[in-house]
Amino acid sequence: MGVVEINFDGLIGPSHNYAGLSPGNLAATANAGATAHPRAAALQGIAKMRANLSLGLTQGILLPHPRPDHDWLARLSTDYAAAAPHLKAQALSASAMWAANAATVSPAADTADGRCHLTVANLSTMPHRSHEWPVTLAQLRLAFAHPAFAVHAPVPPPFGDEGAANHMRLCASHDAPGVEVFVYGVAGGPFPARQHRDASEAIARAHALDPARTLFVQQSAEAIAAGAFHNDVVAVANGRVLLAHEQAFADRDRVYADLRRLLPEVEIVEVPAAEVSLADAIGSYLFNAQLVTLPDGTTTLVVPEEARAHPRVWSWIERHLAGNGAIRRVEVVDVRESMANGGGPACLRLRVVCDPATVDPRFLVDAAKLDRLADLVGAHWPDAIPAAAIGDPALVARIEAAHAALLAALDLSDNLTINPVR
Ligand code: SUG
Repeated sequence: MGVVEINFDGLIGPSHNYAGLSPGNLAATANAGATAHPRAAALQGIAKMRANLSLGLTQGILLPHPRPDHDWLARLSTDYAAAAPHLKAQALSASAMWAANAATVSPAADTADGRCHLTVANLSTMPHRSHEWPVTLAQLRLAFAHPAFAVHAPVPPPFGDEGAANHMRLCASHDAPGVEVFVYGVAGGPFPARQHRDASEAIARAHALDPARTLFVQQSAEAIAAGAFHNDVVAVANGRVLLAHEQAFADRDRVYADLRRLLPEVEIVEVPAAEVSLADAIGSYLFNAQLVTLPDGTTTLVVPEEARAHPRVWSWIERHLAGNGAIRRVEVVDVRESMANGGGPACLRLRVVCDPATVDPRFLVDAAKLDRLADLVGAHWPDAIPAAAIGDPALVARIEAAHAALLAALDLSDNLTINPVR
């Protein structure tokens, strides 16, 4: 098949709930205490993967983690029964679903040794996400065990790294050398800047990127303060196209000039604040879209329903399409359960440019496998998790049984049942 871009979506886990764990993520904090619907959430994610397949894209999955994370609680010298309520919620979170935060990926065409490099994200800013990386690393080491890949351990804290959500790649074609753009934060009003420049620079060194084709770009403090806790809430890139909000970067003129110098064919689509404000962007997740190249070359934007429901955002999209802009087609997907925790279509996927033949097939899906996964979700995932149920032993037993059934169905029980040693 040769080198293609594969979207690895995080399968939404049976413990999906709304505990309001991420300050600075306005949707997650607004929905704190609401009742979540894990089964519907996972089926929405599977439907999005089906839609990707029917667009002719190659699709993979990353798996939910064992929850609650007993190993993490043990390291805190407690257990699920005894833990304080906030630790219970942090141990139960299904936040590994947002695969854009799993790792940073540099395709083989960009690296000195011609391998595709992945660095697992430490997610050290948010306690409930800081214990994701060991199981993510175990999955990446299985999925990408082929010598075509190099999988790296996380950058050590306190240098926060949130993975591909703060990384963009622009290139003439996926298999051509690209320009890698690392977006870091410094300030964000009342909210934390989760991506630290030192972490981004460490990853660029680990991946042996060409410094001349690597940019470190500061996210604007206004964007973080408005709720853009990751760059992928205000910008997205694919191939030659960068779609960005006017206020995404601290120094946009410099970013655009550097990109034009390094990739003269770049097409920068800037959305003016006068047409779509930062609040509109964050409320609709226009930019948290999958920007993809279809097999016939059409640049397509896969947006959430919330973008179609937002009059100013939808009319910007319609004007862009009518004006023959860089984006030629728009698809709409329903991922409302994830959206209510601040995770749109782009958050749910990690992009890896590689030959699918080099990936462990247990992490790739076709339509038939998605049907089997949907049946499994229907049989095992809880219908609803009200906030008050967090801590209920019967719910925990159900979540653990669902997770075990998934690993067995995917033939991964032997590899992923036991938490890897840290
Ligand atoms: O880290 N939400 C995630 C959303 C991540 C979205 N990812 C990208 N933009 N790439 C976060 O803030 C909320 C979980 C809770 O509150 O229970 C949460 O972790």
